[in-house]
Amino acid sequence: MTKCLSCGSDIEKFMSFGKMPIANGFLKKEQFDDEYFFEMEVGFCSECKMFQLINQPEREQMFNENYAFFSGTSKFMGEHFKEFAEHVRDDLVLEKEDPFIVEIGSNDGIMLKNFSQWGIRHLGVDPSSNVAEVARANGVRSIVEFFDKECAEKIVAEDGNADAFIAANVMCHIPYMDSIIEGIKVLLKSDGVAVFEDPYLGSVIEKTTFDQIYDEHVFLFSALSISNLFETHGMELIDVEPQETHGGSMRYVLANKGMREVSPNVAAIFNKERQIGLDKTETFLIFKKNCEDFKEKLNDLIKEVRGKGGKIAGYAATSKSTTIINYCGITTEDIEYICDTTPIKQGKFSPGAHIPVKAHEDFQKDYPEYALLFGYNHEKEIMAKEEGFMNSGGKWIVYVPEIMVK
Ligand code: DWN
Ligand code: SAH
Repeated sequence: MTKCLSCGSDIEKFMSFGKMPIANGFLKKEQFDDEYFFEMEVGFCSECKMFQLINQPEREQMFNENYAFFSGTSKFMGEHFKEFAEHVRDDLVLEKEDPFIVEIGSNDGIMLKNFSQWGIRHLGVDPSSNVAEVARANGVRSIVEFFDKECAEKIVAEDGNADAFIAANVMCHIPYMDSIIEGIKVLLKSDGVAVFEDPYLGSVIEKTTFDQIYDEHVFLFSALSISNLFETHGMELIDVEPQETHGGSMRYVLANKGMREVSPNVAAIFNKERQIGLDKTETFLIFKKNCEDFKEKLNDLIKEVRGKGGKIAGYAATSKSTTIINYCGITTEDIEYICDTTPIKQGKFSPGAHIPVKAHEDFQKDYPEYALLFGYNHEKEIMAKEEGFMNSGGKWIVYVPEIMVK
């Protein structure tokens, strides 16, 4: 039996995706022999409703000076985080004198640069020094650290208490949640707010987007699991807001119990989550079957296309693609290369399957017949700039919301 990372109860794993590499561990040929793999198993805690990985690599193996994901690679995400920052400024801390905002997982400063431009006191915390360096160059005050209770104490000693703790796509990366929430409590003023968003378990189940499961994502949250987790630390969920980012995310707003009004959205989402079975183990057994069917269907489609001599390139070397490629057993026989706009990924090979990663310019110079869209969460942005590919007769292989050629 494994213990739940959130509440400590016994949980049973319900599925393994097999051996997985570090999702953002793009590598050079000479590193192939030493590549790290772990068994990627998932479990669900029927007590506190938390969906989680059974094993996760050490945090330094994933987040370090070579972290390959730079948030600024998407223009759309830049606009999204401006809206997030405006919400925090206008709805949550506006009346405060000299407000202080702390963001964890601040990466290249995509969100905090807005506060910096507005002259609002802020601090970014991110352990990956290469991305934090870009944030600093963008005028964002940043420290290179893993956030936890100790880090919060240091921040308070230097800068005082914060009015808002904010985070996007990082809370679900951190297994030591007790220290994180204790850190949030140390950091915030008693009437402060914690606002964060992460990929939503409800969307993953609904669309079978199991590619949101990889080493970094130790949890997939629901409002029920977040509420249960924070409740044990005297904090309550006061609002939720669904987001369309990353294939379906949820923004959670939390405060010390009794300090702020609770929105009716909270009771409504709990009801909805119970209706769609996010509180029941059986739901995850169906999900497992859906993942297995996905694997078969995607392989059949790729075989059919390759059988007719069609060349396929992967589009966007996302972390998510590491799960799709390695779980489905996709090889260089299936996909010639993956194109991506991130310089640090280019000229390297994809984790596990070792598919070459090329610059986006290489894709544009010599279009393949098919492009397999690994960056489906950026579909609008990508379609807008790939008219040339489509005009050349190029076709997309997509798998969200369903597997098809279009
Ligand atoms: O949670 C996480 C999210 C926020 O970002 C992290 N654990 C890691 C990462 O996940 P991801 O790699 O799946 O994120 P994206 O945003 O789906 O990855 C985008 C990738 O696609 C980047 O490598 C850049 C590339 N890209 C591209 O080549 N052309 C992106 C766009 C928009 C494009 O037009
Ligand atoms: N917020 C950005 C980046 C998400 S990627 C966005 O939504 O686009 C996750 C980021 O969290 C990485 O930059 C990683 O280095 C950072 N991270 C991981 N563990 C962390 C921790 N314990 N404290 C602070 N940041 C952390």
